Amino acid sequence: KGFHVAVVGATGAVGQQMIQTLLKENFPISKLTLLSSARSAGKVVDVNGQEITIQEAKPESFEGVQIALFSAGGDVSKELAPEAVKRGAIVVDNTSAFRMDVDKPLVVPEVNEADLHEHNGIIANPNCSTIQMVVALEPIRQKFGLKKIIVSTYQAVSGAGATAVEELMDQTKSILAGETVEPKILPVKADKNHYQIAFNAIPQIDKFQENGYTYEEMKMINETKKIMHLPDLQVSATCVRLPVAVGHSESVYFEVETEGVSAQEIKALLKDAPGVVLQDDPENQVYPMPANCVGKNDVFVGRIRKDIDEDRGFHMWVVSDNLLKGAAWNSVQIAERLVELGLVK
Ligand code: 11C
Repeated sequence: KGFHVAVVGATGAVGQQMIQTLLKENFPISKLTLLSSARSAGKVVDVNGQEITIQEAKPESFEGVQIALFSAGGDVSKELAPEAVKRGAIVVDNTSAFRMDVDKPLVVPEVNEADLHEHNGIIANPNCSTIQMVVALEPIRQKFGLKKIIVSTYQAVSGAGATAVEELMDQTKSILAGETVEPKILPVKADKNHYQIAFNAIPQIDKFQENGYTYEEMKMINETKKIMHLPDLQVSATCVRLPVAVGHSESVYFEVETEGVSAQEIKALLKDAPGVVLQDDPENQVYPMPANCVGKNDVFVGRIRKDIDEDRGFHMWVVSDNLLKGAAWNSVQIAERLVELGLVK
């Protein structure tokens, strides 16, 4: 027995990974409906040797759909996710459209799977940089409590979509060939100025808010508090784009509630934590790097050390494939959990 699954945004960087992940994980599918904007509709994609034509996403496209995975931008989700729910589907939404709604759970299965029971048809999938950080921090919170987080990110261009990856590749080739290039996409396509990403680092991901933080930084701050059920947790973030195609990295400083914890105890916790792979052996230069994490579902953690001055403070380095655990895998994992918990009609 399988389920009628729809992927909305099937031609995008994340949508493509959603299809691949559903197949790789042997998700029980009786029918797969691929949907997109009118612009991409009509394209034919090969799914395990079967040709499927991508259709334009419309309210009636969701007739009979049981599980709908959305990743076609916030506006599409706002318009069509309620239509899918109306027709009996359960929606896992990978945009920021519903994440902060009080009646919609924001879920990372390793952290707050129990929140799935509170769904009203729509479950929000968090931002990629938030997901990998909370997977690494949750086992620490459970054992020692969590007081404060200061995170700096080193994010891959694929977070800004397939066109941003193309921009990095084309720009790199042009610059190496001695040609001048006009940046058009990064840091934010819809913003006023565009900057070179090749051989550069851009301290802007998404638009600036009135408080001087970017929207990406505010997502990390607000989503972390909601997922971990810690409204009073102190969180601050600086998000930076690097010329890396896939794989976000994060330098995470955190303070626990308990005094006298050692780095060794944190390492021991993370060694057995769900969804985490510990790669921490400085003597042998073992630590996570994006190039080694591409294509993997896990969150990789290393460089765990105690702060020099603060007894309750620690530093760690967290890397994950932003298109997988950061997006497609977390969505499919939520769908798997929904099936296992008997929550799919
Ligand atoms: C980036 N984190 O790397 C963003 C992409 O809210 O799901 C994911 C945007 C989101 O640019």
